[in-house]
Amino acid sequence: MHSLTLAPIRCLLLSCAASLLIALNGCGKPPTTLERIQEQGTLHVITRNSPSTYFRDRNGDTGFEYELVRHFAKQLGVELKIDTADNIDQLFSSLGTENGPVLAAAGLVSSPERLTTARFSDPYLDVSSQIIYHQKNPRPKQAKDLIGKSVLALKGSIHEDNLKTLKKDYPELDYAVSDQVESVDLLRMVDEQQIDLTLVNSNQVAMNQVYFPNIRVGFTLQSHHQLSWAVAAGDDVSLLNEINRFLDSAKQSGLLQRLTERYYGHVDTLGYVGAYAFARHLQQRLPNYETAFRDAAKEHAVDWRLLAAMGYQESHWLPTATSKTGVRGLMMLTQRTAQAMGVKDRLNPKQSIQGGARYIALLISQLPESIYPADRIWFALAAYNVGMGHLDDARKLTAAEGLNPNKWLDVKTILPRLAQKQWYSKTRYGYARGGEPVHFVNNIRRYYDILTWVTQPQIEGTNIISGTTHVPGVEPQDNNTAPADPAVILPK
Ligand code: BLG
Repeated sequence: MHSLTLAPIRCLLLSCAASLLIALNGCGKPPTTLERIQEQGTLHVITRNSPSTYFRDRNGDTGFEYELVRHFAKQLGVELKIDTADNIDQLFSSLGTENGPVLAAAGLVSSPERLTTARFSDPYLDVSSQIIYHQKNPRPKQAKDLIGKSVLALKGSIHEDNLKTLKKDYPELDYAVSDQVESVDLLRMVDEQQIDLTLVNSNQVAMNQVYFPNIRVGFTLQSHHQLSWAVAAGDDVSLLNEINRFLDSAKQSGLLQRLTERYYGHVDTLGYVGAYAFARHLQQRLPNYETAFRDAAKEHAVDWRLLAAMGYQESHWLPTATSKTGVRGLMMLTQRTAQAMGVKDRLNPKQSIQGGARYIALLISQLPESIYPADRIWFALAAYNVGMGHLDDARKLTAAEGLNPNKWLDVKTILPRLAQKQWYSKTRYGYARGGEPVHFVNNIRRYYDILTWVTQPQIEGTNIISGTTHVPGVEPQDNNTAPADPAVILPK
């Protein structure tokens, strides 16, 4: 009896002495991590600044991990605060520190060693660990082919663990690790033959194959591991449980699939041959026209990378390109459009780029106001390819179908109907190869995405098109070989 009546009084006294926070959360019970996040209104996340995690693009912050945590923060109804760690060790050691990040989202793989400091969520992406070599060298096919080669991997990564394990079976194997580089730098070093081999995750290869024409996958060292998020180790699983619920819903809703396709789907869209070709053309052809794209873009207030993406789709940046229908030049202007845009010589790349820029800017300005702002550019591109009249027909058919004529996702499903008599017979402008603009826009979006991050100085010291990579701090793991100079400036 006593205890029953006295308990609330004791509790009240205790809670008076305790902080307001504790009082708010019931008798003597400190808030859980999840409650603290909700109270503070902020989800504090640590990640890495890299193309496969978090970087800046034309719209601001982006990246696979960034997008995923952004959705998570939104679901929690809190603000997102992002920190970046210089290396993987720093990332783990900052987890759970006072006022520090509560969640690490950086393409992480669980390992027994890491489990001493962190807890891992359910997986969100299956990847494999791949050996990358230069296409001019013989393809390594098995572990013993690594012997005698300069091998460099990311310090603190799962790949370092793999190499450590491998060295037990093959003591002659030499490798080095560095915490001063990102996977993208390692791939570049193979591409430029600074090192013979590296190990990176398959998702990073998928993302970067379009920038490095010479990299190839030798073999898969560890066929299957899974990426997950990490939280601080301890008994408080409130955040972890919430994360797992979120990841499950992201799988169900298709969000994870969409992000995977957007960031790692380049090779699936372009095919391997297309990806190698794009990477080659990026290095060999684009530099010849970059200034012309930038100048025309400035003049017509459009993004130069969009113009460059259009130019790649139209002609693979070849000024003499000619289509079966007699459309010509780097930006593939019809004779009529060229004339209207004041282009005298369609085969002159500068003139062609100027004409294309003027035309796309004109189309953007002619689109009805009702079209969603984020979609305007895709509509304008479709008009560039199929003409405004046919696009207008497709929008009318879209509306007649009960779909939204101002939304690109809806209109693109209807455009192919312009090639079918039952549909085009009902339109004003009649037959058109309506599938072509859909394909055209899809490809340009892909090239635009690629060009956008390629031209960002998103990793300090790295600019894939025109910069150099500074790779300091390579730590040799063996006295015999140091695969890369500790402070080399890679030539371009
Ligand atoms: C476009 C014109 C539009 C024109 C449409 O054709 O060309 N765009 C340019 O010249 C930049 O102006 O619209 S219209 O003026 O309202 O009629 C429709 O006629 C060009 C397209 C055609 C396409 N490439 C730019 O995307 C092309 O060459 N298709 C043929 C492909 S193939 O060789 O037959 O496979």
